[in-house]
Amino acid sequence: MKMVFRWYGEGNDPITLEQIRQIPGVVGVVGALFDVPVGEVWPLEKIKHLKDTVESAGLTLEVIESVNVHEDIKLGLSTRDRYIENYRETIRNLSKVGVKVVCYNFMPIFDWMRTDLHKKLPDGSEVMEYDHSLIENITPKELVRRVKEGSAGLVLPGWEWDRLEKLEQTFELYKDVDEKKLLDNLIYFLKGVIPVCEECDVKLAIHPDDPPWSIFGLPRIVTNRENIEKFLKAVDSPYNGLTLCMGSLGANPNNNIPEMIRYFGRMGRIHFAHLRNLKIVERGKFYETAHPSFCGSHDMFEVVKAFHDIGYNGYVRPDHGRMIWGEKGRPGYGLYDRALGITYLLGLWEAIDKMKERYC
Ligand code: DNO
Repeated sequence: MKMVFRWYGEGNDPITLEQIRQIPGVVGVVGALFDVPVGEVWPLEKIKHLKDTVESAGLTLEVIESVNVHEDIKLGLSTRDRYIENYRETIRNLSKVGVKVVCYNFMPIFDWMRTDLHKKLPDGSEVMEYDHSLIENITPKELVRRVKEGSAGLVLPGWEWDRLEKLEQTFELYKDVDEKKLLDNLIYFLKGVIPVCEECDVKLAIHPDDPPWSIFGLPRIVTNRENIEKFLKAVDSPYNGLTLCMGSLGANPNNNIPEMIRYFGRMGRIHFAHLRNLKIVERGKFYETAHPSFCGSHDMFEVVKAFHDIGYNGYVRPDHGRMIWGEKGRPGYGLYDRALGITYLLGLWEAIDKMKERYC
């Protein structure tokens, strides 16, 4: 596996490329252009600039997270073709600088969702929590207000405040979109972009819905093995793949993560992985934890072993970490705990590798 680290760009991330380079085993960053409005073409010049910045620090830029999908595509509006054409152009531009994988999601209105960005654990560290019972008792607008307040002035991925200002109108448009319609719209989008991905050798890797269930009555379809398989098969190309985000899928105890890794991995459809642990308190309520198995509800050894068993050679990044040692920054995206996570994940990988090689 190739270990990479999410970076929000110069002036937009308190963490520097020099710091990232010193984490043992990290070969590259996962980047994006955060100042291009959703739906517009990513200009080649800006992508090149990002690539040069990253490379001059001794790191690679082969994974993009995310090129977000315009809401009109998810809604299936008549304007979608223009945005799909723009998406195709962005893929062409990304391929010109050697990008290999593009992560995206197909969640209506909201991207990932948490109800508390600063939950304190008994050891003094801070983590993010999700509690579905809270979602049921507040309005989407109130939720956005709380997330914005907890974001410490930093833009959170997928939470563009301008876009979220128009919440009520967008909710209105989703009244006619159920899961079946959303799936059709995803397949329509894939049929438009996958041929360009094939031409350019750029793999698309959809991010699962986080959490993997409906929120505020909005449909969500990237939630379990059965649903994921539908659109992977509908557009049956190795370029139509998955970001195996275990924190997202793993919030539902019915999802068996090692089994999903083996299943989609053997189909050759996992192009990117987000590894992290979480503690399921009860159905619909969980908080994020440090990576080791004993800290959360998931057995990380089994997860890494599943990747090893399928001979995974794709990209992996540690996902949301805790805020520790007094660090201030973007919730989930501090330096220290993600670096600890990497060392742990690479340790598991080395142990599995050598055990197999020497003793099996
Ligand atoms: C949250 C992230 C997501 C992810 C997108 C991918 O921290 O995991 O925002 O980047 O859903 O499109």
